[in-house]
Amino acid sequence: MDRRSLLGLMAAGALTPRQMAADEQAAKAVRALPSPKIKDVQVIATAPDGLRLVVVKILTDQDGLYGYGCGTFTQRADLVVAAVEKYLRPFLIGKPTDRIEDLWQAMYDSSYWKNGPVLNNAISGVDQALWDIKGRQCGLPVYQLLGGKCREAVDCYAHAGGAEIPQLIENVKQLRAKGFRNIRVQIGVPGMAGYGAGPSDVKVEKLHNDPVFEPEAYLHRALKMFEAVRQEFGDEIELLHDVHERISPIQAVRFAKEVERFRLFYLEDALSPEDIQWFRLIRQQCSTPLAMGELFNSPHEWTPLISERLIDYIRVHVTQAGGLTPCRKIAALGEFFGVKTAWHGPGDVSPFGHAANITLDLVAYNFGIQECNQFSEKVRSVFPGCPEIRNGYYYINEAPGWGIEVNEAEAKKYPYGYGEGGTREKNNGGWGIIRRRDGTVIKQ
Ligand code: GCO
Ligand code: MG
Repeated sequence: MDRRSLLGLMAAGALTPRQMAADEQAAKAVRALPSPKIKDVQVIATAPDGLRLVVVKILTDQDGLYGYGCGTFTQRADLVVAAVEKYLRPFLIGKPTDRIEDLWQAMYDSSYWKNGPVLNNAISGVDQALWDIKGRQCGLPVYQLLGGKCREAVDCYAHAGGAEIPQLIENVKQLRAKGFRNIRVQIGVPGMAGYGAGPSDVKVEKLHNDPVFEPEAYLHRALKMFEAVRQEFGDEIELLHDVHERISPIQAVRFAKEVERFRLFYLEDALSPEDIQWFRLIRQQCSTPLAMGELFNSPHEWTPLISERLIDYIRVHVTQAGGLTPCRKIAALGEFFGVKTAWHGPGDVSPFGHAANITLDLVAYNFGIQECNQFSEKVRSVFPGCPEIRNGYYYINEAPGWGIEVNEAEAKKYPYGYGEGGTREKNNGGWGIIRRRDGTVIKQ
């Protein structure tokens, strides 16, 4: 507390001269504390659920003071590890931890060319670790450093999928029983690789041996799915759907109009980032709420969509934009244009990344909804302190910083697979190739 405040309290009789002298000593002692310096920057590369996670750990010159941040780009995780170890570590050692914005700008500028997924994730890992350190220093959860809560907890949505409609309906019922009010619904297409819907053993004619996907077959099934889900559950649940960039722009215009009658909470990724100019046409022709952003890495992508009110929910993958520091600015920008937040939150975000999402959700007035990950026991064993989900709400751990630790011995039990484990590991962490019948590669 500064001298003037102390004098005020003493004049008001709330403080005796002796107390004031003691407080002044305390204030002087705090001011004299040297700001922590970065002593080391390490990367924890672990895949407890077969999805490659990247966590940056910053150690400071003050004993016991360290922080963690998420830098997860699961498809190119090894490149983020290298970007941190080869470039950011030598750049950061010896620098103060308490100037987060300044360090963020310096890291962002130091590569000259910027706004790409690998370097942004590397910066995010450091950025989020610096916020963790500041919280640990103050003894406060990060959301308190950003002004405190706008809401008690964070309303989430969970994923329901099915190869056939009855299976999907059953999955929705199970999520309803867990208390979820908001559910993303995805349906398979017989013989095809429907997004988020599980495999199908039906054979379809095709000119190659890769998984196949035909947009019109998917669009036809999706409309049947919405009919059936609304028939079964009425209007009592909020429905979300992820197109995952898999149809043409003009199909997206038509589909957004066709689903208007199902009153979706939002239609996600109707377009690829390369086609975002088409949002103007969708906007002019229907009122289906639109969400976009998980594939964005640059201000040139989110700024026009927000400032022209072409979407309703901005869905950036926080680490792809460079971490908490830039994303609190995206949230603030959205508030002025009526765009709400819906940060990307799948299994290929570490618990630190989910804690950053929830922190942004708690402090932003224009919070929309949060995609959640029901962490497995393996993930929880590596990351004690993971956020909890109760009755469809996310609850942050109230401990200082992100409130999460890393059991590094456990993390070592789950190295990146390179061939073993799930599909992603068989693809060296990459996104599997899917083709049209004639062999044309489908985006995402
Ligand atoms: C979502 C996303 C994910 C991505 C995945 C890519 O809405 O959660 O589309 O499912 O496909 O994060 O690695
Ligand atoms: Mg998505």
